[in-house]
Amino acid sequence: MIYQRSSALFQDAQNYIPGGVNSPVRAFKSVGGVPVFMKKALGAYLYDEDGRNYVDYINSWGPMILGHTHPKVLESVKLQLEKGFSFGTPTELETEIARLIVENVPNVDKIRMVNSGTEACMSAIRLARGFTGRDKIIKFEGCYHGHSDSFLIKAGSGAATFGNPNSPGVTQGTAQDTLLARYNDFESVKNLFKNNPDEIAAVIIEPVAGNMGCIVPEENFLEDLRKICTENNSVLIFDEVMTGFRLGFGGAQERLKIDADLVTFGKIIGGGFPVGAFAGRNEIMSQLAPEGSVYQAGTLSGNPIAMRAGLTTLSIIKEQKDLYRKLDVTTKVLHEQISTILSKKSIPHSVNRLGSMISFFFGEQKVRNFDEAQKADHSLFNKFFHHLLKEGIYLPPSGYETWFISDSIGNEEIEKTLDAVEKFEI
Ligand code: KE4
Repeated sequence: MIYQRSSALFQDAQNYIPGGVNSPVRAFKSVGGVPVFMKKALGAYLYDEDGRNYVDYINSWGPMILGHTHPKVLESVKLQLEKGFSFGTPTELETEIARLIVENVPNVDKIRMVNSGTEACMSAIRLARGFTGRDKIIKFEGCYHGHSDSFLIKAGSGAATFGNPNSPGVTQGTAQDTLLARYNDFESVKNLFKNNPDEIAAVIIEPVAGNMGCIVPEENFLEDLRKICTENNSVLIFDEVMTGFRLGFGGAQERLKIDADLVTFGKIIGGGFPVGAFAGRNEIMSQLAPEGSVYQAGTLSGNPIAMRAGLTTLSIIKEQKDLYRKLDVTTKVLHEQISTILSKKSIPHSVNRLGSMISFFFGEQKVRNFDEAQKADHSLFNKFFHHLLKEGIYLPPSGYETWFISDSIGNEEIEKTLDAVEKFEI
């Protein structure tokens, strides 16, 4: 039986780890079946414990944009390890990666490193509240900004996958300060500002949503958000944990030409190691301890191994001028070719794509917001997922996720993927 060793390992893991996993979406609960345990990854491929390999469209949920185990990143990390693992002191390395990001991302003068996207978004909200003296925030149904309490209100990603977008354990006191708007519906934002005058510290948004599947902002939506935040002295936070250094070196701000006040990062800036960050103009960032009074800290923030992996990854991307064009072309080819095959099979579907972020939704309707994402045919997605998995193609195990394309995915991997889709029967 395939996945035999993964099944045994999953049984054992559940004796010690809740649900057998350290992050819920990995448990395959929404797609069903046994999560595949991986033991190695190289280039475009994952290698499981049963000796099977897979073309990887998760890439660790975004970080591995260069493909797995890039030789230059590996070499630089090995050399860094020989200098020690963690000092808990300032290092020049932290300034180097901070300078690279500040010099290439619009509207940021300062950046603070943390250990995850959750920490980055949680800290950015606290900073916005400290800077404005206000309590309320606006988030969008289906957007996911990590698992801190303020965000687990109609959240996307794993929270949506398990149908518990509002998590138990989040107090009423916290939830009341999180106001919910609908993605691509500026009226819903306008009403919240009207009903909460001078109370909104920040609006936080995924500028291109990736946690309810990929959803692209419609014309003027982000521009209108920028305008209403400026008019109300509220902080506009772009959660670029996923889009940062994926949609372009300057991220969504540069690609979509919208100025945010604070930007959060994660994933790619760590090159596969635990790193998050938040950044913005001096006027706001100077409120952060020890310069200002908004507190935020972390034992392993700026860890030299993670900084080295991130710096090498970003440096390789910066040097590889045509990387984003290549990623966009690969994603476009996958979009058009897979869609052609599905249409020939009369399988109703829609595709949302921007740059190297893409999602296929099954069903007739277009998907422009969380409600419409929830109405997609997720049971058909689950069937599609398992069919591809058996054919050696590893998609994110949920219809509420975007695919993550890496630079290692070339013609051979595209052909393998298309051959697998050809064999799909509903
Ligand atoms: P982390 O705390 O998981 O590093 O980052 C949270 C986060 C914040 N903002 C955005 C836009 C994100 O996509 C994420 C995390 N993304 C999910 C994948 N959709 C992580 C996968 C998981 O939860 O295991």
